[in-house]
Amino acid sequence: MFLHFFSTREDELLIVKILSGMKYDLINGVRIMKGWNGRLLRIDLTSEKSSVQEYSHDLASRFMGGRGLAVKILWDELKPGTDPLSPDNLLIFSAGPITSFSLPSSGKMVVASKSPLTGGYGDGNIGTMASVNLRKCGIDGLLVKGKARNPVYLYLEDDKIVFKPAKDLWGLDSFKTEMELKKAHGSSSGVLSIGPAGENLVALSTVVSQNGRAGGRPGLGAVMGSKNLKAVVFHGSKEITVDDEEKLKSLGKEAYESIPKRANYKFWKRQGTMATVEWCQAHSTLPTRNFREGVFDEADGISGTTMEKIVTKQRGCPNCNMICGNVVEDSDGMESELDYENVTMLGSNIGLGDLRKVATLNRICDEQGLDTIGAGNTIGFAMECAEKGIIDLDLDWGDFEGAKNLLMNIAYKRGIGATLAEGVRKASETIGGGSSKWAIHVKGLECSAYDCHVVPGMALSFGTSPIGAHHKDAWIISWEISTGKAGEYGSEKADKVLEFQRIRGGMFEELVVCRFPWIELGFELDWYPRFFEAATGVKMSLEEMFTLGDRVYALIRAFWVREYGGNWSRQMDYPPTRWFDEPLTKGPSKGAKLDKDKYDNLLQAYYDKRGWDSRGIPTKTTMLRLGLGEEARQLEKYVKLTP
Ligand code: PTT
Ligand code: SF4
Repeated sequence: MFLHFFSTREDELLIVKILSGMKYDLINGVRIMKGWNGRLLRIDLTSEKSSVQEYSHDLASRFMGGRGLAVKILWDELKPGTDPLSPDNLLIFSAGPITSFSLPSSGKMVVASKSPLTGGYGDGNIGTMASVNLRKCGIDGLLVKGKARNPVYLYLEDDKIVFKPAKDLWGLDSFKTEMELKKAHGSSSGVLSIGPAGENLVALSTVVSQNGRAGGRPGLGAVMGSKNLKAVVFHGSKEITVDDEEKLKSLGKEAYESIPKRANYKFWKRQGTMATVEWCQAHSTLPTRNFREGVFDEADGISGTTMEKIVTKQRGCPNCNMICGNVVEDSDGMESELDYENVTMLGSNIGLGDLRKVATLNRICDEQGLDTIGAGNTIGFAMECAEKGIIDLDLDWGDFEGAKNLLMNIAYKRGIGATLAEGVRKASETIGGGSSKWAIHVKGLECSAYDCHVVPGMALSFGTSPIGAHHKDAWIISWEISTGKAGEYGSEKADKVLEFQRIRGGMFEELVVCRFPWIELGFELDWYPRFFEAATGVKMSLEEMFTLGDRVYALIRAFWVREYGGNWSRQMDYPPTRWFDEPLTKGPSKGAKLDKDKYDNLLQAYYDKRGWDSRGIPTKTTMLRLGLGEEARQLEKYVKLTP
């Protein structure tokens, strides 16, 4: 049905090849694709009606799953200008064609929607039993719209869909919510829920699962809250038909066995992402005092080595044999699961160097359903406003009690918390006093934990990330520093950002599996086309997967441009002004800052490689090459495309 939109012979041939390779069983006249369930479940909370839609071959072959499926649905169905917190917004939970199989780290799920924080495309990737159970309910994605009259939760058990009253759950934190729902529906159920922050429509809220996994940084917890949806419980028992069961099994076995043999495995198991604290400190990239500095005097207090001494146990996502969630006892004597981003944003970035106290702030975020990155960034912003006398708040750097109170005030929108709950971009507009200079975000999404005064490539990665300033698509800082190229602006950095976006933001987000086996242990990329072929019967090269990722990227960019209309410009892809204007004042890189003209050239090199024009909008030729002819035609209603 989409084939007539392909305008180049090359693309047409690629899609025809993939379509003809896709295998399916005919059951009761319905085509069941191998690997995919081939079904999307739609639920309207206003009418309490549901329907099942075929996830067509065409759609699956062009967008695969996860993020690709999500943006295509949002593009097709969401009226431009829709208020993200209105019933009309769509909340999408989507898996991919190899999610949930017995393959390394395959228990992930994409949560996506139009973001209340940024006004653009927003998504997150969460590791949870909900992903496995969603697939076992016989679907590849759940699309939720509307708004329940009173708080509800959804209970999905195979084909059964129940709208359950959530009066007794509303107001509970996410840990208690999950505990109650597991009591009611069994411990093997997968639960996604929101805490009070999501209920109170805080733009920094996420969806939470398993007491320490969170997804949807761009305010997707608030989207769920705006629908009066407290939780979704998945309980599935269906088998997914795959193309070659034996092959999939033997590949999975081989892959699982290969993971613990990797050189970095033991260290990874000890420190997980926390090793990055010491590494960033050594390279002047540890976000400190609202991204003013790249080194923190008390970094040792929050390092991976310090954490190792107090770890009590480890937790992780389903199907993973390199689990990385390190649990410690926090300063209140409660469990808290630590990751690099959480610890630095709630530690060095707010001037706090005591790991147990940082762990307490982290646990509060998980309970309340606040994004740790957005929250830590926003508290740093507030501390700087207080320091400069822009707001009347008794809150100094490193003030643990003050930070604790502020988190709760943000979650409940009390006092100044109500302003900060909108994130730093909007808060700085409300507060004024020049505070936009220290609002550290891109496109409204708070920067995650890498100070970029010395790393222009990572700044480009933040600038061009498809959801706003997040590191997940192109974490090139490691390559940039290890190759001795920090501080350089050569166009190979644009190449590298693109390469990483194709792999991390493209392939992994569409297949929907964890990228850590590859990035942390060197698990080879060519395993993934092999997994994919065993599951689906479709032979697809890595290059073809990357092209599919380019299509998804172009459509996400088109979505942003359609939403922002005349307000779109290349400045949207700039990192925070602080990194250009205020040099580091401490550490081995004292005096370093980014150069605006050179950054702009790097950005242009990136656009050229993507086939986007000088505004950062895909050209018509690029859209056609990627099989987005119809989408290009629609986009032209909002902005004139460059041929
Ligand atoms: C992710 C972002 C990250 S990225 C972290 S720590 W990281 C923060 N974690 C939070 C948290 O915890 N609690 C909370 N209340 N807020 C949080 N906000 C922050 O959210 C996560 C891991 C990690 S840990 C990373 S890098 C990798 N991310 C992957 C990804 O994006 N895609 C993919 N295919 N594989 C990935 N593997 C790794 O997964 P968001 P998780 Mg997360 C407690 O969701 O919105 O993408 O933001 O999902 O299950 O917790 O796993 O150093
Ligand atoms: Fe989850 Fe960590 Fe395993 Fe990835 S490596 S699947 S984030 S536990």
